Amino acid sequence: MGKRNSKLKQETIDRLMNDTYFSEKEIRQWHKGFLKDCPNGLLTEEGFIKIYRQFFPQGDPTKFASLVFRVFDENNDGSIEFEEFIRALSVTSRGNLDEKLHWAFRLYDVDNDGFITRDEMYNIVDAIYQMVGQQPTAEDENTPQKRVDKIFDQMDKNHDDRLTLEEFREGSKADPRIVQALSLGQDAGGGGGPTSALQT
Ligand SMILES: [Ca+2]
Ligand SMILES: [Ca+2]
Ligand SMILES: [Ca+2]
Repeated sequence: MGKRNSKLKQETIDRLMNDTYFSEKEIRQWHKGFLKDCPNGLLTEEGFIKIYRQFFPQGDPTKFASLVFRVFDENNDGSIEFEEFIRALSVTSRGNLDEKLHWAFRLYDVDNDGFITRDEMYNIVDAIYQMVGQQPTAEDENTPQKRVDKIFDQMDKNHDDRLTLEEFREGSKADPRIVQALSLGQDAGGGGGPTSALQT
């Protein structure tokens, strides 16, 4: 299986150039870096978490990395292959706002049913707190709970206690701080985000 993945076919490159914002040269470079860390061409969840650990040594990024892993692993087979990796990287680093928001929506919608519930949003925010190693106290003005409730109420236009992609999109555009919070740990394009560890 490793052999199949170790050489990048021209048709794969062509497809990726079509599907992503990367040039052929960049795709080849990323592929080199990817193979260096994952010689068999597959990035496991464990390996993915390890990368995050290098970037967040002060916290515990396990939960967040697992959630992000889920979104990278499009075909849901338990590992990230190069094509999945590069497509996710393209959206998170060079995608336009709509593409980034759609990607973030998939991250938040953990059970993948097309809606973000309050619990799902708590889940992500909690994972981010764990990752950066902050321990909010209950008396804190800005507990994750309070922040989530505020964001959620703002976005949930029809008050049915769940967010559609449309509500999520509109709400995020109305409040750029949300987008900033979302991009936490996702800045792979030269900003030194976790995935750039794989760059050659
Ligand atoms: Ca996969
Ligand atoms: Ca959901
Ligand atoms: Ca709603």
